[in-house]
This record gives sequence, C-alpha cells and structure tokens, in this order.
Amino acid sequence: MAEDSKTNAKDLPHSPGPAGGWGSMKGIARIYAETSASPGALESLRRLNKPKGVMCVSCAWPKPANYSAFEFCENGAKATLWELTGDRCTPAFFAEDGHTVTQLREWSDHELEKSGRLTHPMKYNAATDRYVAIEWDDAFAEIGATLRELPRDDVVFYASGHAGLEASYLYALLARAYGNNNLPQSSNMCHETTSVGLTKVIGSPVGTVTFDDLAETECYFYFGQNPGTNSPRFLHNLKDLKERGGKIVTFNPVIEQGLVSFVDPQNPLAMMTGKETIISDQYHQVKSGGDVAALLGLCKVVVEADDKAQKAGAREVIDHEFIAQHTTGFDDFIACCRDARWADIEQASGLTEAALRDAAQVYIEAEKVIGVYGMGFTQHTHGALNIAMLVNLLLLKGNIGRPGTGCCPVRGHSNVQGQRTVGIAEKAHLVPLDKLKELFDFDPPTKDGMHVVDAVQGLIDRKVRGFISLGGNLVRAVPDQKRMEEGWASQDLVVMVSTKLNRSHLYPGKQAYILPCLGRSEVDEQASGNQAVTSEDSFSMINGSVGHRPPASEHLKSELAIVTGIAKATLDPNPKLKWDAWTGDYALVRDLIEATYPDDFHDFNKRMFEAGGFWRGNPAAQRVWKTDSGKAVITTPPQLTSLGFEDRPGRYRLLTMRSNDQFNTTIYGYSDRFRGIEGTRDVVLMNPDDIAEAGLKDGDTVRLVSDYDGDTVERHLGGLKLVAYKLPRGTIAGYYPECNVLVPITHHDELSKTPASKSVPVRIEAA
Ligand SMILES: Nc1nc2c(c(=O)[nH]1)N[C@H]1C(S)=C(S)[C@@H](COP(=O)(O)OP(=O)(O)OC[C@H]3O[C@@H](n4cnc5c(=O)[nH]c(N)nc54)[C@H](O)[C@@H]3O)O[C@H]1N2
Ligand SMILES: Nc1nc2c(c(=O)[nH]1)N[C@H]1C(S)=C(S)[C@@H](COP(=O)(O)OP(=O)(O)OC[C@H]3O[C@@H](n4cnc5c(=O)[nH]c(N)nc54)[C@H](O)[C@@H]3O)O[C@H]1N2
Ligand SMILES: [Mo]
Repeated sequence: MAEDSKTNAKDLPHSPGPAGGWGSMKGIARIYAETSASPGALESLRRLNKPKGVMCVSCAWPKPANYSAFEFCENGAKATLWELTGDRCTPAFFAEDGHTVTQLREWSDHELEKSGRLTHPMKYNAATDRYVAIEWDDAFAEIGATLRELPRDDVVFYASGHAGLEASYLYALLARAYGNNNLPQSSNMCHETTSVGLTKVIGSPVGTVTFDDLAETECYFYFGQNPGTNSPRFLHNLKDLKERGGKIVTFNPVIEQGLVSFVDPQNPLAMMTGKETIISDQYHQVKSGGDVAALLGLCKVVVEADDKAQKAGAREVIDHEFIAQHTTGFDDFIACCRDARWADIEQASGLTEAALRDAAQVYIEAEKVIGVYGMGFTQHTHGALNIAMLVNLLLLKGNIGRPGTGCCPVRGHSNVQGQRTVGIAEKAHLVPLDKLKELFDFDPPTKDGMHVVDAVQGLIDRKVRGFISLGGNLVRAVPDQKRMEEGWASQDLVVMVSTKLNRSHLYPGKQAYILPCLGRSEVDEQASGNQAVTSEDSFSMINGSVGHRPPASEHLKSELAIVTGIAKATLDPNPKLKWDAWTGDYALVRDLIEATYPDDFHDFNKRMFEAGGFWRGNPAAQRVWKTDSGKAVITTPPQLTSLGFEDRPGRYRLLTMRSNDQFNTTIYGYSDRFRGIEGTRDVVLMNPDDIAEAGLKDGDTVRLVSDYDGDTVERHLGGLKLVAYKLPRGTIAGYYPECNVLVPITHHDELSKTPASKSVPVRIEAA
C-alpha cells in the first residue's frame, strides 16, 4: 500500500465545518418554522431528558443525572418538533381530490409525513381506494373478529423500538395470550447482531458501560457509528475526553463531521468564538467490511509489543492474569495474530501497516479504553465477527469490567433495548414463560416466533396473513422493498399504530386500519390521572417520562390503550388479564413488570424518576460472564472481512447511510449539511478514481444493480446522481431507505439475521 491510509480529517472536499455550533441552531430553527409547531413546543424542549420531563423520542443515548439547562441536541429537537407539528392529517385530508391511496403512493416519504399528525382512527375502503374515519370501538371489534379467525401462527406483532415499557409489556402479553411468539422488533434490523453476537462472547446482549465509565476513560476506539447525526449528545462526552487529554481513534469508510470536530452549542463562549474541539486524533478510512482485518492488525501489534516487553523484562502489555482467569481461546488467537501477514491485512482492510501501528500504539499506551460501535459493525454478513474482534482487542488488556473501560454499542430507537427487556422477543427462551403462566393463568406458546427477516419472507411467500405494527414503517425499513410491498398488500389484515402517515399505510391488505396514537410529549389522561411511561437507554438505565403538551387531537388514544383495546376485542375473557384496570393506571403494569423481572425492576414505581434513571445492572460489567463456558470468549477469525461475497471487477460494496435530516424512514428534509449534499437524496457517493475507472464522470446519472449471487431476483435503482467523494476504493454509499430495493432479504448477518445493509454487492451503470 503506497500511500498512508490515515486521513487528515480536516482536509476534506465536502467538509462544511464542525458539528454542533450555529449550524445545529439553524437546523432546529428551520424545522420549527417548517412544522408550524406552537411556541409551547419550545417549552417541551426545555423539559427534555430531565426528571419528570419527557425522555427524548429520538435516540437511546442516556440522560445524565447532572443535566444542563438544555439537555437536548439538534436531532432530538427536530424529532420533538416533528411530533409536535401544528399540521394535521384528518379524515378530510383522505377525502380530498388526488388523495386516493394509489395516488398517495406517488408522494415522497417527506411529503407523506409532512401532512401532519393523524387525528382519527381510519379504515381502508377498497371500493373508493380511500381511508375513511371509523369509531374506535368498531375498529377494535372488527380487528378482534378477524384475528380470531386467522390461524394463530400467521399473524405478526411487530414493534418499532419506541413505545414505552408499559405498552410493550402488554403488547407482548397480547401476542402470547393470542397464541404465538411472532414478536419481531426493529432491533432485528439494527442491534440484533449485538443481542446475539455480544452474548456469545461476553454473555451480555447489551453494552457494559455507564456515564461513570465515560467520565473516567482515557480513550475511545470508535467503529462504524456516527454521533454527529445519530446520537449528538454523545459529542459532549467525546469533547470532555478531548479536553482532559484523552485520545479518540476512529475507523469509518466515510469521514463523518461529528467525529472530526465539534463546537458545543451549549457553550456561549465556544459559540461566539467558533472554538471547535478536534474529536478524532486518528481517522482511518477502512473499507466497508474491512474491520475484521483492521482489528486483527491492531491485535497483532499488541501481541508483538507484549512479546517484546516480556523479552526485555519490562511491564507486560497484555493483561495475562485477566486472560488466564477470565477468558478462553487466547492461545489460538495469538497464534492467528502471529501468523497473519501484513499484506493480507492491508488488502482486506484498505489500511496500511503504518497506520494500524499508529492506532495500536494509542491502544497500548492507554490504561482505560472503551470500544464503541454502531450500524457500521452490525449490518454485515459477519457482523457478529466484527463485534467479537472488537471484544478480542478489549479483552487483551482487560478493558471490560473495570472502571473507565468497556464495550459500548450505541443503540437506536429511544426504547429499543427496553422493549426486548420486557418481553418483545421472538425467541421463546428469552422470556420467563413460567412466570407469565403463573401470573396470568394461560399456557404461553413455547415455539419460537418470526424474526423480521422471517416475517418478510413469510409476506413474500404469502404465508403471513395478518400484521399488527406498534409504530414503525416496515414496508420502507426492510430489504427487498418491491417484493415486500406486494406481500404486504396481499394480507387479510394490516393494523398500524402510528403518529404520522407513511408508506406502510399505502399498501393496505383486504382489511386495513390506521390507529393514531399520542406522542410521548403529550398528556396521557386515564382513570387515575396523567400517566407516566418508562424507557430503557443504551446504558440499561430506566427513566420515567411525563407528557405535558395537549394531545394533537381529542380522538387519539395512548399506545397502551390501543393495545388493550385490541386485546379485549380479540381474547377470550380471563379474570387475570385486567386490561381495563391496567389502562386506568400504568403503575399497575409496572408492578407486573416487577413481578415478572424482579431482579431488574425491584421497587420500579419508586425508582422510575431517579435523576439519570436507575441501572438495571449487567453481570459482564462485573466480570461475571454468562456464556456457555462461564468465561469471556476470545474468537479466532475464520476470515479477514465481515463480507459474505468476494470482490470481482465491477462489483462494489454499497453502504446505506443516514443523513443529518432524517430519523430512519422519517425524512425531515433534503439537507445533509455535514456531508455537503443539498437538495436531493438520490445520490451515489464514489471515489474519484473508481469513477474514472468505471468510465463515468462526477455528476452523471447512474443506476445501481444488485450483484448478489444468492438468488436470481432482479433489483435495481435508477436516477441517482454520481458524487465524487473521499471514500475507500470499491466502497460506495447511498441513502437508506431509498436503497432498500437493492438489499436482498437473504443477505443478512449469519448469526442474528440482521440485514447486511452496510455491504450490499452492486454494479453501477450509466443510466
Ligand atoms: N438523527 C437521527 N438519529 C438517529 C437515527 C436517524 O436515522 N437519525 N436512527 C436511530 C437508529 S434506529 C439507529 S440504529 C442509530 C444508527 O446510528 P449509527 O449506528 O451511527 O448508524 P448509521 O448512520 O447507519 O451508520 C453508522 C456509520 O457506519 C459507517 N460504516 C458503514 N460501513 C462500515 C464498515 O464496514 N465499517 C465501519 N467501521 N464503519 C462503517 C457509516 O459510514 C456510518 O458513519 O441512530 C439512531 N439515531
Ligand atoms: N438499508 C438500510 N435499512 C435499514 C437501516 C439501514 O441502516 N440501512 N437501518 C435499520 C434500523 S437500524 C432500524 S431501527 C429500522 C427502523 O425501522 P422502523 O422502526 O420500522 O421505522 P421508523 O422509520 O423508525 O418508523 C417511523 C414511523 O413510526 C411512527 N411513529 C413515530 N413516532 C411514533 C410513536 O410515538 N408511536 C407510534 N406508535 N408510532 C410512531 C410514525 O408513523 C413514523 O412514520 O430500519 C432498518 N433499515
Ligand atoms: Mo436502529
């Protein structure tokens, strides 16, 4: 490798300036103006992420116990304002000329949601091809009648990781009392690789760090997560580390502005002077799928340094005492490190030996290191191997289960982790079924249910006949979107619990309903008064949240009330299933959660408003390893990439990315200011040398074609503008969800079935 692969992150063609700063203030102001949110909405921002306030509806980044005056970020503010918009999508909207369901399919995702908050329960009328208003009781009765007729195994209960623990617990109970474990969740497309892969190696499905560790650490090794856009409050912790002299080493094919530099928008002096903090000391533009080799290279240098130290009688680099006491697999792994050839590591990672040696030196010198990762790790065919390799690096120096160290997967939706904790799980063994039987006097099903991938396959094969969606926009979020749309529309029953109109509403089955719900920032008045809900963040902290805003419409119901409404209309009466009492007082549901999970949730109702939340605990953080061997597992990699395919001429690795102007399938606008891409999302980013070699030019209109060997389905996406961009050769980038038509449903992580959306094999053609 001739050139040094380490990038001087400041020297970028598309770099528009630091993350945070005035740019973030302008971003908030633009959304405020565009959503016509009332001035009262700004009051909600002030209450965000504080005790007795609203827990942000955006990402799952934890809330500090010592909060500041404005404990929210640009994107949290955008998500909140988007929910508190003054726009309304009423029955009159659906009756307007040009608003049949077929016509609405021509609208963009942005336009659909921009129509505003849904105000009434709606039912699809096939004769007029329109949604029309329906009374709640009629909707529940009709849904219940159809559910009772459908074969139990053919109905899916999906949840996007948003609804609070109380509604989620009852939703899972509804599915099991109905008769199946078909409880897939958005994490099946997201951190399922962590749930399965991290459990395999350290016995924990979730991260091991807390805020105390962030305050104490000396160093982050940062892989495939984009804090500037997806967890901006993390930028404050990264900045704090830099200010106390710590180091950040980043691996990412794309230069992400939040990992380059940051101006703290909450610091008036920094705002006035534009004083930016440089975040990454080293930025390594690894190839998509190249992290296994990069991590092997880092470990190789650590092993080499330890050999040298031992020979010289100096202090050892590897923590041999920890390794002997706490791990298995060490000998095989260091043999693999010693045997690995630099030429192979360079080829597979796209990084030079010199760059990897620089990075490893930082790791060797730091006493306390945290490994961070996100979707850039989990969404690959061998995503679990990425995680295992990062764990290998951390274990070599005992960097798990010690203050200031640990493994930090950054979770997505605000309650995605918590929903799994309280029973939204398709795998039966993850749920205390005996407890459910004891509490509710029915026999919960023991057969595993469907993962999102199984559900999509079931839809494509026309085996899934009914779908309940607690939030989310599955038609747009999953791979193979074209085939999914057809399968979705052929169902007997589709029920969507939603706040905004989205594409999943526009492929109605034979019987389809949109059930509009309250947002988290709104008052949820029930028999015992305004209700609080709880959620669990990335650090396993549980927080209460209380809405203060008036509901967007008087016809809305809470998610919990909708779940119990469906349950009552569907299930045979059972005196132990007290749907009405639970709806009247959510504290009773928290008692049930405590009774089902006593270790995690003791004194739940008392502790839910502790500042910063209460910690559910994590054995791995105490060096108790709940693995098969009772030890942490050091993994010898069977291959050097996380890809499921070989390189060949003309084949590129497409990574699908998020812009700064979206939350998943919710598109706020068309400004990705961090990447300098404005006005459109229909782009492909590509290395200039790759563009030249392909005989194309910057600005050309091109088409991507799936180059997948797993099946013969044709998948393509045209009308994309080619943008010359600083990317590793062979890696190209486009936006999620637009690129989902190109991702095959069988192209997923081997262990967890998480779709491999960060390395999709494609060809590129002039349009
Ligand atoms: N504003 C906003 N906030 C969000 C979301 C949102 O859409 N908008 N979504 C929420 C959700 S559900 C989630 S899961 C999280 C997602 O947050 P992230 O985990 O940050 O997810 P992505 O932005 O998809 O991708 C992460 C990074 O991986 C990099 N990457 C791609 N391939 C590779 C690779 O092979 N190796 C390495 N090392 N890096 C790679 C990409 O360049 C990108 O910077 O954010 C949550 N927060
Ligand atoms: N190619 C590719 N595909 C991906 C990804 C990727 O990086 N690349 N990322 C994956 C990831 S990480 C995830 S998590 C999934 C996301 O998949 P989903 O969770 O299914 O999708 P979202 O876009 O988060 O859902 C948006 C909808 O949720 C509804 N909603 C918003 N707020 C509320 C609320 O308070 N209650 C209720 N009931 N509904 C509400 C609104 O109607 C809105 O239209 O997508 C996955 N798909
Ligand atoms: Mo996610």
